[in-house]
Amino acid sequence: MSEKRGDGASSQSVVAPGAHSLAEILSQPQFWARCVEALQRPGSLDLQCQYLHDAKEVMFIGCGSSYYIALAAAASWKMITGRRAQAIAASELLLYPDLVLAGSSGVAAVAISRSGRTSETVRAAEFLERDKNIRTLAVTGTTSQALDQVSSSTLGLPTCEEQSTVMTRSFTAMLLGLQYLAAKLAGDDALIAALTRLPKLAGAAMDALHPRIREFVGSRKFDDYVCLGQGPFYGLACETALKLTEMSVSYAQSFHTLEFRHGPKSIVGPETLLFFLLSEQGYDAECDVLEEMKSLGATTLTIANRADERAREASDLLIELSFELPELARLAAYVFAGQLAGLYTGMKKGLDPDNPRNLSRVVILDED
Ligand code: F1P
Repeated sequence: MSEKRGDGASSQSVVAPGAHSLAEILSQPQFWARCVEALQRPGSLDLQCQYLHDAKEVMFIGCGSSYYIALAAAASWKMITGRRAQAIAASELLLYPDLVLAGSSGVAAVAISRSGRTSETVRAAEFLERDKNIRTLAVTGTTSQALDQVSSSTLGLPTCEEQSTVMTRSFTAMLLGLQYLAAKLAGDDALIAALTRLPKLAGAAMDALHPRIREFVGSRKFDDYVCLGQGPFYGLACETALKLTEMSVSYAQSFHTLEFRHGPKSIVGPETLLFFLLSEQGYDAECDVLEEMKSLGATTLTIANRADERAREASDLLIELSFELPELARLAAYVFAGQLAGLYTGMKKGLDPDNPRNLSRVVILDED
């Protein structure tokens, strides 16, 4: 999507708005394959497992998209290992340490940051390691940054090399890496095999859904967005809302699906696009909400692994992944639709999703 400048400038090429974001979104399946290959190397997770093996509870920490990775990773961790886990915005630990750590014992931490430089996350890791003697694993999309230096160990993922300001393949790769680590710790070889098969299945799904999202977004106009998910899908619903906000300067909210009934549904109308990230475990209850919102006049975009006639009837656009994989192994692919919808909505509004308004790639606070 790059083009030569009209002024005849020699080799300088101008990248079209959103070109980096689009390339990085579409490259996720291939990048995941590289991540899985790195994680499969003998001994690649021994040190990380050593730090987490005896932890009675794991605290996942991050900011922005990385906090939403923490939400999805903590839910995955509990379901895979059966151990306690919680997701914490780094600022909460810094401002309310006693609230966050109350009653905790045998804690290990995982600090998540694409840049490895976000001030709140680095400070949170430093606080845990030095003041609380809590071992911290750094999960980053880069190498040799401040977060790696303050943490006891680092999850050795390939660097994500994202040019765009917003996180896309770094988001799903770090989530995948943490799911893989949980499966390794739990000795869940079936899940490891499923995560190994995911990239190829996700590549086919991306090819199928990409043109459908582009056409759907291109042919409609929405005033605002709501993104809904339960359990491990809630963090992905939050990320979907953030992608719409960051890439298209749109107003987007996220809720637990059934929570939407308890007041926020007053917003429902055809000009509000509702994203339903339908789970398998909560499918029937979530589908009830989908049908109810459709009856109230909502426009609906549904992502499911498999959908029945109820969901089909109530969805203006239905994305079915149809992966023959356990539910948790499908998680990362559920953000494809929101990433692409944010990108194409931003481009339709004449914006450049690669350089979102008011945003920087990393939030560094003054004292750093
Ligand atoms: C976290 C973050 C991103 C956000 C923006 C600013 O970065 O808040 O989630 O989209 O890019 O930084 P990091 O700690 O993961 O590097």
